[in-house]
Amino acid sequence: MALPPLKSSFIYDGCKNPEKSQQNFQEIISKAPNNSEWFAFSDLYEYQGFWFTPKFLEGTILAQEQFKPQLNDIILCSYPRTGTTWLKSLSFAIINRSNSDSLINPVNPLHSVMPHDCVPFLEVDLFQQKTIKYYPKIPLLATHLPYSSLPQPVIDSTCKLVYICRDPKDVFVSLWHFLGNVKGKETNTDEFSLQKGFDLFCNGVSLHGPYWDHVLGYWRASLEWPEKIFFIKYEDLKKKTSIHVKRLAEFMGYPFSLDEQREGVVEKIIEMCDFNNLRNLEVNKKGEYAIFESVVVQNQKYFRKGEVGDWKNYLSADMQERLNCIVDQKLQGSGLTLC
Ligand code: PAP
Repeated sequence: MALPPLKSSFIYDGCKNPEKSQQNFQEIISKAPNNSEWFAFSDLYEYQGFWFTPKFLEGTILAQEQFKPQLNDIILCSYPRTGTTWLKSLSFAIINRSNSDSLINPVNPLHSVMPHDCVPFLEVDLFQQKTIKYYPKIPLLATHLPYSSLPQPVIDSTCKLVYICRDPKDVFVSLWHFLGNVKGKETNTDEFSLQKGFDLFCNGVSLHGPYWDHVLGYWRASLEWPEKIFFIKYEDLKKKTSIHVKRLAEFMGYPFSLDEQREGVVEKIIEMCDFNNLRNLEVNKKGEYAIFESVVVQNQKYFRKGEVGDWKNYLSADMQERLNCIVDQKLQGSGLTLC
């Protein structure tokens, strides 16, 4: 099946007024409350109710000042460790399915390019002003920004948002493992205890946290503008992948035709983006991904276990109850459950 031509592209031609932006960033960060208890990357700074590292904060401020989406961009939004890599892979494969053969053919970019390099992060890539390495013509972007911190033109335009969330207990465990592997600060990361990270996470002090506020922002917006925001849970995507991949494609404006469904294109995409398939690819076993120039992570850290409920191997009954209680309370009345 021939796809319609790609309709838009992410073109960022550099910071318009770098001195002014830098001054604005310095002013904000100098006044922001900070927390130095997390061990990875660097200290966290509170901005607009959420915690950022300085680099993420600088990228956020730049994006807020300067980013204008193309009308048909699709932005994949998430809190870290909730399924971003999977969502990027699926969305990228959906948009690029020029024919079903390429999905299983080694020429498919996902065979040789780490999903994060297929879909650039708005605040990271914009901030670094690095050329988008791959596929600049694809109308897909990603962000870890909370809904309330998105650049206003993103809210005002017709571009679409997809948000993925996950059981907070699995998010925390995944985050703790991940940050334990990211070297940035000169602290001995091996000594950062699960309990310490857990306390911080429960207090809402975590990268892009509080987690529940991050989720609630997108949840509420998705109720108000369902045609603009597609909201999905990692667990649902795991359980009924085929149904949700079809819904996702439809929402994105790339629905599967009946012929494609009969030919098994949906299944091929799912297979291509399956955890074990991606994890075992050479690029994801051996390659590295530069979040920022100074923060380089092995690709395999993005493919740890990919399971629902791994938290049971790490959190005590007390910890489970504590986090469940906090999240239930925060989500009360919203119509959303996460635990
Ligand atoms: P990021 O924010 O650092 O990019 P993100 O991709 O959101 O991380 O989440 C990583 C989690 O998704 C990992 O979970 P775990 O630590 O509990 O294992 C990772 O294993 C999981 N993951 C990555 N790719 C897939 C996939 N294709 N299918 C299911 N889960 C996946």
